[in-house]
Amino acid sequence: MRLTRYFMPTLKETPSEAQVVSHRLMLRAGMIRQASAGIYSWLPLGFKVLENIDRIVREEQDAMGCQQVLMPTIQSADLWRASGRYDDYGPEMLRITDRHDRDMLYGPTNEEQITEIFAGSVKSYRDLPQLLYHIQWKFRDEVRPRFGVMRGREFLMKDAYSFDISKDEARRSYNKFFVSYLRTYERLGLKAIPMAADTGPIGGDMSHEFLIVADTGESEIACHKDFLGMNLGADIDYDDNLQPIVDNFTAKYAATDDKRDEAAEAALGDDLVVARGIEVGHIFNFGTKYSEPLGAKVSGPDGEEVLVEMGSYGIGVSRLVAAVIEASHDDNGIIWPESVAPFHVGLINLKAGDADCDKACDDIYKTLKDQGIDVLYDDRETRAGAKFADMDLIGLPWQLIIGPRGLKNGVVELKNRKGGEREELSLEAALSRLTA
Ligand code: 5CA
Repeated sequence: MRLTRYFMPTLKETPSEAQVVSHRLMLRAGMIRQASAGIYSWLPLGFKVLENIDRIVREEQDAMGCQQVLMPTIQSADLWRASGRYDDYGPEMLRITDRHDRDMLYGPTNEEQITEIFAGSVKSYRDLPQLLYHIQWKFRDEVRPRFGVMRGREFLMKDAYSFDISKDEARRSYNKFFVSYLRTYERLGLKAIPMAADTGPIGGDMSHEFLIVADTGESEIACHKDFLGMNLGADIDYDDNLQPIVDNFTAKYAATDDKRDEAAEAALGDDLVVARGIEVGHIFNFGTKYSEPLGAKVSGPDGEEVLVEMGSYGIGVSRLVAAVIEASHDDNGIIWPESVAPFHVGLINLKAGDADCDKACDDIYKTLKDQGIDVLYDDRETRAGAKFADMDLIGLPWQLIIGPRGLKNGVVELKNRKGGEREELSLEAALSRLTA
């Protein structure tokens, strides 16, 4: 993509409404624009990152054997009356009336909708377990939408649901999601700590939140200091016995605000870390809370009817864009992990308009594209300082810098955004580094 053609409206000034660094950088880099409080449009650069995160989340759900569906954003109020949550959910739910005076709502989550689909289609224990997910926009009329897409009113969530014949089987499904979350966050370059958590309006008796430690996190958390240095990414086969693996994590103290335990913390002494965290995922096991009122039963091995045991599993896909920035930036801007970067490399033409530089850059641009490398080519006729500043701001992993002096000597410059190292080398060597 040529920058002269790319819709990337960067801002020079720091927007005053943005209180946290991720929000500031997303606005400055031209990734998002606010439409109204807590509601955002995603511009090309931001949307590319959102799509990359969406893809990684999807790949890990598929890998664990969860199947993708797509449910609507608008749901019938009657379904929520049947579960008893229509009144319980309160003012966070956006209620809508259609032209026939029917009560509808913009889904804040989908337990009811998926249970209805399941109940109408699955009749035998032989068809269990069923693991289904979707990635869809949600609406919650948050009292205090803030920090940009971190706490929006409209946000993109991956929500998955499990249906099992027994509590033991439901626990197996829960463990699978637990492990798949560790893998997902690792691929996103994040260290997300699983913590015992409250269940809130979703309900149930077992729940874990996955949090990344960041000063700007909304909640206070406490955990054993081992979690900070620990390798949380799990290279685990889903067919393994997952219970001991999950126990290995959950046996160590880690708790969100509501679940903190004074005695356990006192016992930890110097091993206790109290910090702030960003919740990037939340999983729940809630038994028959929804299958009972919505009649989700199957015939069991003896022919008797059994209510299915359920769980639900959320990941904040749009929040993750901000969370990755909170975890990876410096004074100059964003530092994208390779896996989610909007482009792999930024090609900087230091003297756009100069015939030799233009020719060299056009050739390199074409070569990179032919090799399937996603490249953003800064072909603007602006001063070098502005180009460097913009490239650092948008945080692509690599910068390939082409100038007249280097071309005369047969060298180009390659900069790694993360480490900051700049190196002069031949074009061939630079290209092979980028394609490695
Ligand atoms: N039905 C369950 C699991 S599928 C559920 O809704 N869980 S949740 O309420 O914890 O939300 C799941 C994830 O969505 C959270 O961990 C968080 O990362 C993200 N999320 C929740 N509210 C918001 C919000 N207002 N803005 C951005 N992301 C949010």
